[in-house]
Amino acid sequence: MKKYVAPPYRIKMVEPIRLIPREEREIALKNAGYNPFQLRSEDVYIDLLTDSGTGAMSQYQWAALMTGDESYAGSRSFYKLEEVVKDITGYNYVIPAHQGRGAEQVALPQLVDGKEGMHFISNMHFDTTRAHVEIAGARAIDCVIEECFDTENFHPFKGNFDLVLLEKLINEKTPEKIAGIIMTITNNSAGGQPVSLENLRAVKKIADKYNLTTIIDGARYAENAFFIKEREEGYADKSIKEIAREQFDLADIFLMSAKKDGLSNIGGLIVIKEDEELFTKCRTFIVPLEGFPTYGGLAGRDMEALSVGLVEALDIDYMTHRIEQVRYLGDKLREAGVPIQYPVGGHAVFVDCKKIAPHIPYHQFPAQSVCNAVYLEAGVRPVEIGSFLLGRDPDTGKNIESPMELMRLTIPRRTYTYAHLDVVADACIEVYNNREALVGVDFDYEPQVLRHFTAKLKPVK
Ligand code: P70
Repeated sequence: MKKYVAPPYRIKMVEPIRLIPREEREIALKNAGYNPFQLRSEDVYIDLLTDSGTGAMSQYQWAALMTGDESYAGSRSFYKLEEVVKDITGYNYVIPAHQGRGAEQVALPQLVDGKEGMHFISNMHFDTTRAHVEIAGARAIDCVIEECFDTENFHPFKGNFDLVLLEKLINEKTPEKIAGIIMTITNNSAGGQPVSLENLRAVKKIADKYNLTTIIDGARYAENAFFIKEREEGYADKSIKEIAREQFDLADIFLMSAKKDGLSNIGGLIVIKEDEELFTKCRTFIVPLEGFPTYGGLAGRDMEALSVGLVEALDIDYMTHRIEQVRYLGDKLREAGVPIQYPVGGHAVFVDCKKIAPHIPYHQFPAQSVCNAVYLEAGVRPVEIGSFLLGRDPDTGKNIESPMELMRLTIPRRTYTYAHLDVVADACIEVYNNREALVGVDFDYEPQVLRHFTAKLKPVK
């Protein structure tokens, strides 16, 4: 039987976008210090900077906004959100936060608990998580499988932990000095790559052996569950929600940037399985940092939209289309010979810029150079995930060389059509065909933390 695949939605409201002329793009990029983060969105035609808070809400979410209870304390909207989150996770305690990093800044220091020389181990820390680990006085160690760094090779779960290395690291640092194991699902930095349930189970077993806390950094936990359904034996007939529950069963804490698989424009969550003492601590510190525990920096209406979005993200039709769309762009690029992280991950296509611009050294940020070229070509805004984002070693102050130099083409949820993705693909292919002309960039201004957001750069002469 023929399979008909089209978006499981139709368009009811539109936001006009425009491609400004090439000369204007050149001026805009120069004024932005050759850092796409500093561009005005009006100077961008197709915005693939992030899938975070940039998606389209459904009619049900917009309707739910109107029912928000804006009470400072004990808001009805909070109790609705709490019920939805408990139902999905099976955990006991729910605290909202304004976004993922809000949840991180409250929860991570509680796990470090003021102790010296502590570490978190993750398959891969994403940027804000790494920053909050370091702000809490601890160190972030990544422990992903080697296969993840070979962009050409198919591996169904490139986000997996290296289990041998994990146990070695725990023994090397000693279990007392491990504040927690962070399961980042999907593994953003490696290409939105999934982690298998088999691997998560093995991580949990090791954590139990050494009595360590496990934390799910689950901005894209539903996408991860979808890949398990698609690729892991025995899961084809399970729902995304059922698989997600199996993921949650393997952790003690769930931190979420709800701007991704919460299908909302803002929001974050701290969810704790059963540790009442930890819950009490987080509830205490959320007050000065984010807000009263029943709103945590969110308006009542935001909590309403999030309650609906969390459920919509678990819908199989929604998710099938979501992943198909990202894969469509990846396939087009691969067919044209553009090197990408393969297989394509959940939320973005990651282009391997080490292969595109081998003549640009890591400290001149080859992927940033490719991002800028793609913007100049067609007004498309990608983001660098490489040495520019990775920053400096907190102990030595040296630029860290990222194992991969990637340009991320991040697809917002329910926002762009296949025709937009064709423009993106054409622009990338054009840049790829003229790759010898690419030049590196250097700092004009470098901020101390999370430098990629606000840095100013200049092309190397
Ligand atoms: C992204 C954004 C955020 C994030 C994440 C994981 C696995 C926590 C957070 C923090 C950040 C970003 C990067 C480049 C451009 C714009 C934004 N990821 N954990 O796009 O959550 O942003 O809500 O504070 O991916 O990947 P939050």
